[in-house]
Amino acid sequence: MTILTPNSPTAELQAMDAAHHMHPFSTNDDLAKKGARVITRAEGCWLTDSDGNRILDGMAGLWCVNIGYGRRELADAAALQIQELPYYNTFFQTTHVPSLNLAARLAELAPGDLNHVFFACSGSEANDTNLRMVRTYWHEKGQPERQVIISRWNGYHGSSVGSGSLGGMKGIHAQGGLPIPGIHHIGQPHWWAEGGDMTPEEFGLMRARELEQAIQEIGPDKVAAFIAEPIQGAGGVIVPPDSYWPEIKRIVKEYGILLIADEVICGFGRTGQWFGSQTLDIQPDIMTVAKGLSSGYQPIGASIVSDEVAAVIDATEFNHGYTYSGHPVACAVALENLRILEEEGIVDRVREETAPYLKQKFESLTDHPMVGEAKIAGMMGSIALTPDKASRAPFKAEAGTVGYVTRERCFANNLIMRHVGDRMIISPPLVISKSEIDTLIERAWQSLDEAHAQIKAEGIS
Ligand code: PXG
Repeated sequence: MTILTPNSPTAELQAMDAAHHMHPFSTNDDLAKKGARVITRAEGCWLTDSDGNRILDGMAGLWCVNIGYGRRELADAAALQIQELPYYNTFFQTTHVPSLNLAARLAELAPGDLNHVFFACSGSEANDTNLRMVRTYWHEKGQPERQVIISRWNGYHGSSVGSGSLGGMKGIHAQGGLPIPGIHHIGQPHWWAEGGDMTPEEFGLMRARELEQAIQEIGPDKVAAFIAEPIQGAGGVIVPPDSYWPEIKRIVKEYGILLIADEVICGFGRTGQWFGSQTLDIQPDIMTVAKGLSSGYQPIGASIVSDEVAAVIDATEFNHGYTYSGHPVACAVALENLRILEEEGIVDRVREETAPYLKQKFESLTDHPMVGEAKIAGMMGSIALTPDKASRAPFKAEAGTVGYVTRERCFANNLIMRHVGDRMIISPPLVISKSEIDTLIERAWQSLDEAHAQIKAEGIS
């Protein structure tokens, strides 16, 4: 058979892709007609496609390439580990050096008493672990009726059966019989879209108190845990009002339910601290991590678990695990990634220098006639597109139409900036420089201008 290379003609690459490759979250027939964009190499914050275009990656891949592309040290760590011990499992009373080192390093970095690590290969798998772990925890504590997990509409926790059920994405629930029983969704703290006439602070409190209402309705002795992203990512970078998390903290404490912070996007410097939980001042019982843990160089995820939860789980046999839990190559690469993040002061530089710079520039996008609000925390931000800033009105066109047009303009201007409905989002590599931030903002502005002109010309309102 033919093996194509990054230098093969784009049309050939696209044709073979269309013939055999089924893409996630895509209408593959449509994609085949259009032809997928083929990314062939990358360096720093820049992607190169098969036509030789250089594209500024405003999304760090899928929110994960925190240290940027092309770091030789990670390739070396992988090569060394593959030669020394390419695989062994961590089941049945065995361990290996990369997994124990990474577990210890994560315990050191994670806040409070989160000192124990259960490895997975992705965020979805780690959340599946969490689902089973918190239910097993209460079972072992002699409260087997505590099984319900509360989560939020428009939260994202993965797309496996368990994690897709925990998430609140209606498109995921609509396929394959999700959600599984015992998961209850409450409203999200998304003031721009759902806050009506309330102030953001009033709305944040109201949405937090939906947790308390849900606990009372379900029965406080039946609720196992609440899971949430400190800041929703895939839902559109929804930075909650300041009133939200303090009230959630009060409620989980008062009712003694476990708090799972899904740090898959927020973790490893994205918000300007090592974890979003630190930025938002929350102390979870379990954190889900993935993505930035290896900067996406290897597939790895984990549940970082408190002393108390680990003590209960460790006292029984937890019938759970993946062939590649704690894969030695992934662990070695993650360790090297964490070393670089720390030794090069990348998280500190984000917090002290580049995130404040980005914030100022990003917020200036609200001067554009189509941009209603800009929300940003560290290196994750979103802008709301609207035809009327004062009323926060949506466009008359189907939700996402204008966002899609804007996203296409960004692509044409060699900027990866995603849309979620009619919100445009960014999450660049943490190593983005000030001059690259200038380029990102210039291209975003230009793309907004072009999209604005296009929707007027096409009569979209
Ligand atoms: N939790 C959160 C908070 C996530 O953002 C997952 C769990 C699942 O991780 P895995 O590794 O199983 O994908 C995620 C993943 C998007 C997009 O379009 C976001 C994610 C994945 C794919 C697409 O924004 N987040």
